[in-house]
Amino acid sequence: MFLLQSLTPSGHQVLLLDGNARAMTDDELVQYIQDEGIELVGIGAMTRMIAKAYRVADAIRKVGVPVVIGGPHVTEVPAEALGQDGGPRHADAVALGEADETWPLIVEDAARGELKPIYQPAHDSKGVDLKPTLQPYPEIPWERLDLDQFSLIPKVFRPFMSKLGGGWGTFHVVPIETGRGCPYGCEFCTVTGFFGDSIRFRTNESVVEELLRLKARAKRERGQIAVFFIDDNLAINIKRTKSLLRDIIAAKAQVPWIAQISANLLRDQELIDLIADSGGKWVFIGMESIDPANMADVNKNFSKPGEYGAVLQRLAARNIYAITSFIFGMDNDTEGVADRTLQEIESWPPGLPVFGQLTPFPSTPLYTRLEKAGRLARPKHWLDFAPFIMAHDPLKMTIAKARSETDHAWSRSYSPERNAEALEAIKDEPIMYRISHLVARLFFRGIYFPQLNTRAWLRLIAQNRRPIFNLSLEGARELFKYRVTKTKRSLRNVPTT
Ligand code: B12
Ligand code: SF4
Repeated sequence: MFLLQSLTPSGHQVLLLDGNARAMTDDELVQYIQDEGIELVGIGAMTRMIAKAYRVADAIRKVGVPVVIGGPHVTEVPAEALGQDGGPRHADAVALGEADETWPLIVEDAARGELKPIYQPAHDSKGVDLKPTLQPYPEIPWERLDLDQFSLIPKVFRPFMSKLGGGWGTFHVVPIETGRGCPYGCEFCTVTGFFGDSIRFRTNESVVEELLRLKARAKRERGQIAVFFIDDNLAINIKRTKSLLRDIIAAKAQVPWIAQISANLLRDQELIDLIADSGGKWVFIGMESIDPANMADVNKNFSKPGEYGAVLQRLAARNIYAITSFIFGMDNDTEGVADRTLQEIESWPPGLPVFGQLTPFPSTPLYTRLEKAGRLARPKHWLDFAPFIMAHDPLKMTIAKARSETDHAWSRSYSPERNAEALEAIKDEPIMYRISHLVARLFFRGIYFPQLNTRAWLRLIAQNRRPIFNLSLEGARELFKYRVTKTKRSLRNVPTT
């Protein structure tokens, strides 16, 4: 949405709301729209939240404000949002595919009251969308944007955290893309179909310039900023990635960053060194399964489970850790898959494991395969969204079993005992690193066990009081030692007559 905002023709104002960061009821949202005099609402949604998007859109359209929906889901099934499949209509217009060039037209058409139902990028003679080249890339005015709703520090902790110093009153993780597209074509993935298998990159200069502006803002506001490079596979072209990371280092544009990189691309030691030197802290790795047969089934056998441990060791040696993502309910999964996976994970340097279930998103090769085989239990699962309940029958276990395996994996991975073990495994690392690891663990637990209020947070803190207390004590001692050394040094430098 930051990108679309900066592509908006002049003369229009765009207000941004992130439904995850600033939750509102439908009534509150409608009231907000009316109070602000908003004349067009744009909604971006993935399949997972499309039912909510439709509900919200219905409420907004009821008060006469037109709605346009964009993003992967409506691109795959546009007739649904437009009510052309026999169901109710939820949107006045849909934006198909990458909307960099169509969004300005949508805004102008809406301003004239002439919104069309479908906006599609120009295409070539074979009907393939012409994709934005990303060169030049629009300037996102990070230095001026109001990022308040996007701070990751829960409101309840902000006053306390800001007193700690070091700019910890706010912490923004800012999404930046350096390129689009992934040619790998994993069976369950929307990306290859949506962004195409041709990869496009911004210039190094434009990425570096954006990082420098962000860094300057963080310095000015004495806040903490990290970047999430949202490319699907940041190292998809290793030569180009290395050149980008070298340019970031040369320009001193390092900020702490996170990115998604597949395990097969992390064999290269020089790449890992550049990741570390350019500020890389966490790498999200779609490991999916520890079973090579599963990997072959979903067309992802370029990623080798046998290599995962070594990849994580290599990263950990440079203080880079991994968010390791696993999928249960794959065709070769049997009862006990969670324990087998946990056993492997716990033999690796500690990271942040996340567990999902194989989900047939519309228009993916997986969806087509399961549909043909008559295995879709809920063909339109997104309309009756049920978190962590599979929409198709796995081959070697039941839907209920896949759920309980997932539940077990989350419960064990973020239990107070496992948190303590993970901290023990990195006890020789610097204190700041260990604190950030524990904080990340407490947050990641919330992906599966939502921590939505102060009470939930307090309960979690109580459960993990021992490591929290020990790390706080050690941190306070380090801070005291640092202050004493600093005072001694400045006394030594006092000029004498
Ligand atoms: C970043 C990201 C996240 C972040 C989001 C954080 C953030 N604040 O940005 C996090 C990590 C939270 C996340 C989580 C998930 N994600 Co995600 N994520 C992405 C990722 C990598 C980048 C999104 C992005 O910004 N792309 C760049 C922009 C430019 O592209 P875009 O968003 O598609 O927008 C363009 C068009 O779609 C269109 N458009 C989009 N919205 C709108 C709105 C309007 C009004 C208009 C006109 C146009 C328009 O215009 C834009 C410019 O061209 C994508 C993959 C990808 N490359 O897109 C996956 C992706 C979107 N995620 C996906 C999934 C499945 C998930 C999860 C469900 C994973 C899980 N199992 O838990 C969760 C769900 C989160 C939730 N809230 O429920 C799938 C969605 C598939 C689908 N059909 O829905 C994707 C496509 C990845 C994949 N491998 O298939 N995700
Ligand atoms: S490597 Fe990642 S982004 Fe590329 S197709 Fe596979 S899952 Fe999708």
